[in-house]
Amino acid sequence: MTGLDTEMYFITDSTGFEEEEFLQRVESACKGGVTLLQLREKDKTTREYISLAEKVHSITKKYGIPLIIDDRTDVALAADAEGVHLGQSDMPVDTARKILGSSRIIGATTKTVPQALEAYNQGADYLGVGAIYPTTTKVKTVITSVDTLSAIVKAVPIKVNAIGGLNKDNIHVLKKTGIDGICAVSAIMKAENPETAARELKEAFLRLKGDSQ
Ligand code: TZP
Ligand code: MG
Repeated sequence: MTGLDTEMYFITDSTGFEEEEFLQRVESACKGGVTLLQLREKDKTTREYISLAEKVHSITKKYGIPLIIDDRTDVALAADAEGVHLGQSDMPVDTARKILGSSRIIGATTKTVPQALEAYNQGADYLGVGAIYPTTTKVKTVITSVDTLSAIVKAVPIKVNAIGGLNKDNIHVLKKTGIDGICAVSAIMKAENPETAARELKEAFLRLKGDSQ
């Protein structure tokens, strides 16, 4: 996968929103300059997940933003999404690669260098590493140190994003790690204005990247 831009990776969470408001927030974030968007649903039936994915996809396509589906390779294919994101207990990356072929995006959550190398060797296009800070988003995770994040960036030639509790005021700890982008759920999803939040977070990351060079 060439040309993948993970700089501002928005991961959605529809919990607590009516569908219409959720979709409006997704579109607002897209306007703010999101470069990659993941639909992350944990409580939906397969049918509901596909239906929402199709609706979100019709928005992301207007902005040229690739849509990634969390956990579910079948839902990604059903909605003709651009890719899937896999955790350590989801389908292995090499199995998903066989199903999806070479042109779809596969991302993986990794918390250690061995996990990162395994995901890379199995064909992952990018890695999500964290949680860097405690998070209010529903997830089973542990804190990953900034040192481990830096070691993962050095160990693999694919894109590496930080995740977990990140916002425009706390990403300075990621300076010099060499990450390719940041992932955020609540900083955008729960913001008064998702467009402004996405724009400001992206700008903060781009400044950080500039400062690290
Ligand atoms: N994986 C590690 S932390 C996390 C995931 C899915 C949640 C990140 O959400 P937030 O709201 O940006 O902390
Ligand atoms: Mg998962």
